[in-house]
Amino acid sequence: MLGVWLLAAWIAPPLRAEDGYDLWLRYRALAPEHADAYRAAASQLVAGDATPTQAATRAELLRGLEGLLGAAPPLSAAVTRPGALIVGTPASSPLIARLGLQTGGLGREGYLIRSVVVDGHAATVIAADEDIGALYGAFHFLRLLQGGQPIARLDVRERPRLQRRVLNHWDNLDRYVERGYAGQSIWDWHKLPDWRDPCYTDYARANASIGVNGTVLNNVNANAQILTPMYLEKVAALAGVFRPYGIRVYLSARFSAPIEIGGLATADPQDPAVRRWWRDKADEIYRHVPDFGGFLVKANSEGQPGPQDYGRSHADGANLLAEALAPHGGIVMWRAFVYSHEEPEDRARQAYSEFVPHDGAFAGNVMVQVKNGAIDFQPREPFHPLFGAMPSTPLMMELQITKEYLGFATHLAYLGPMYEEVLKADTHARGKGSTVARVIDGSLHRYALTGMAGVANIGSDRNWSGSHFDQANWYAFGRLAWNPALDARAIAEEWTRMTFSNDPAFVAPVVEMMMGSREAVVDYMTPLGLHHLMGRGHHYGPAPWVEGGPRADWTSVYYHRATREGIGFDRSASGSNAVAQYAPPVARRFGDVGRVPEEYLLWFHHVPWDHRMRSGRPLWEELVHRYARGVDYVKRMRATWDGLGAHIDGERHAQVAAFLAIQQKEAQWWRDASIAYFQTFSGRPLPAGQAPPPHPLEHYKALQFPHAPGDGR
Ligand code: GCW
Repeated sequence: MLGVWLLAAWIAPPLRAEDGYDLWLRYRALAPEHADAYRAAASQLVAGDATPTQAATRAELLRGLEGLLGAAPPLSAAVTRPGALIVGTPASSPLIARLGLQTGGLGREGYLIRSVVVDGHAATVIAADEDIGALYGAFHFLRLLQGGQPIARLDVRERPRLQRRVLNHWDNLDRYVERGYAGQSIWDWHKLPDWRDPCYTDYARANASIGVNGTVLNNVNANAQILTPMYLEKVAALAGVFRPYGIRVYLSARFSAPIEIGGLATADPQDPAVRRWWRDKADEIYRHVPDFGGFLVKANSEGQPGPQDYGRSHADGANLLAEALAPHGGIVMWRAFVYSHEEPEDRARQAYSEFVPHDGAFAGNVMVQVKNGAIDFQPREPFHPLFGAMPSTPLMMELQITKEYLGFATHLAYLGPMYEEVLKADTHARGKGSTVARVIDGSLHRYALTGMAGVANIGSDRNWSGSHFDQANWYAFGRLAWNPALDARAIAEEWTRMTFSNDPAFVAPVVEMMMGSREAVVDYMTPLGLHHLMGRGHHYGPAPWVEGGPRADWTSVYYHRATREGIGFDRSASGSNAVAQYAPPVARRFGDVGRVPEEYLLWFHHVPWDHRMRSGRPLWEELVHRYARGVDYVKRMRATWDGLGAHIDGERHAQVAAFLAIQQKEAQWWRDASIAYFQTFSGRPLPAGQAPPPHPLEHYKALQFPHAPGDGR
């Protein structure tokens, strides 16, 4: 028996070390039971290369099939045997034109994949109305193969539900990435436009494979230099690399650019010289980048300049830029992440207060970009009250892919369930079923523009995202931007199969681990609706004691409001009444301490330490229980992962294992520090079986991390 085992181990091919660079496009050889069937179904490739997008499509299929099946199929101009794979559009392929497939209604980016019979031979066709649709279809087909899915009777018809599926890079021109945990910016501005790093092409391939069709290259805390001729040439070089992959370039525009690089005395939107400057600037940009997507703007937020500096509104500011871009078909994505320096109002209320009065006042090529929640990408937030409240202004969703508040790059936290949670939340704006997904896909209010933005987690690290599992969050963002109705678990499974292995003994436990991982972070960092309790500035680690400083809403105590009596932010009618910004059925539920979902309890209510929870435990004990539950989950993830070493290459396995060890240490730290701190208010003992924090509170408070990555600067 042992001999057999040794022999098997000896002849089994070694799992080649992998560094994660290939993402989910690894195209490693499939097991024979899949490869043989697929080979028969891809016996020849009928695909043109008359345009750059067609060439990219063909190259991707050849590369993918060669990797997965051991050899690329021969190219052919006609179907001469069973099992041809035919790719193209009615315009590019006479064969596809002849098949008379119903490509109408697919839109520019849609595609169909169909099992057909051509000249008496079974074949598979990937057809679209435009080249880019065929590229998306090719990636879909490869995904089926990578996941070991059946392809004998295909009848796929897909088109994206959202128009603008955009990454937001918070990358500075000096290559520092704000809230970036994956090294430097991948944009090597200094060497552009002459050196186009091959990773730009791989970036485009990866994004096209998940349907991302836009990228904002620079930080929303913008430097006006990006709009100067020298940088526009560099931007044009990147746009040229991305164009065949259907990806348009956008830029973050600094509102005061007319002063900083235009030599004007003002940036007032009503000033004719300012309007002319932006029109000329837009014309200049489009000379460099004819398909430029438009501007993303952070204005009058966290110290950024904006129209309010001149007594004008957000609508005035957005419309100024919209007017300049309109002749070229560009759009403005105007961020709703605003909270003023002077405003004493509950920060959760401010975006709604500032934007709702302007509903309908924005130009037709403006979208307002709204974060999923009203505070700031916390591990859990209720959906932003703006969703559903601006029927006459297209709202786009902003999700954060980089894990600023969920453990940076080391913690394993799959964000699919978090994205799904907000998309499925019911705003009740037009009765039951008015989900956030239906707001942003335009079906609820008939928006003409639709979109979703994700703050990228991409950097110069070899594995792109700082950790192998963080690649899943980039992947999930793209898939949900394509179709916000997709299921987070199904996405996790797709990704796991493509990224690691099709072996069910690996896939099942890994997907299980991923699916609970975000909830675990909520538990060990901010359970029961607590929020914003992290270290000041860099946001690393627990710091519920943060107080003082320039503004109250940059502290932790502002948010948890713990006293000897109780804990939580009262946003009900007896407090800030932020609940009133939701539609009445939602407001009633969130505003009622007896009906609010427990995961939002302390977000909306200040409750006594002995408040009885659904578990029967008093609040204090429930809180302690949740912290421990989060730590336990991480321990279990480690044990699971440790048992999976035989399924994947040692290099990636070892890094994930090491990161899980970091996560366990830090989860424990969050639990210990939080309990030590909150116990000074609750004055209650720990429930039986709960170990006391190993250090006194002062120890945790004294910890300093001056060089933690990603800090805003
Ligand atoms: O999440 C906060 C971050 C800032 C960021 C800001 C924003 C780009 O801490 O670093 O600035 O939000 O979204 O504008």
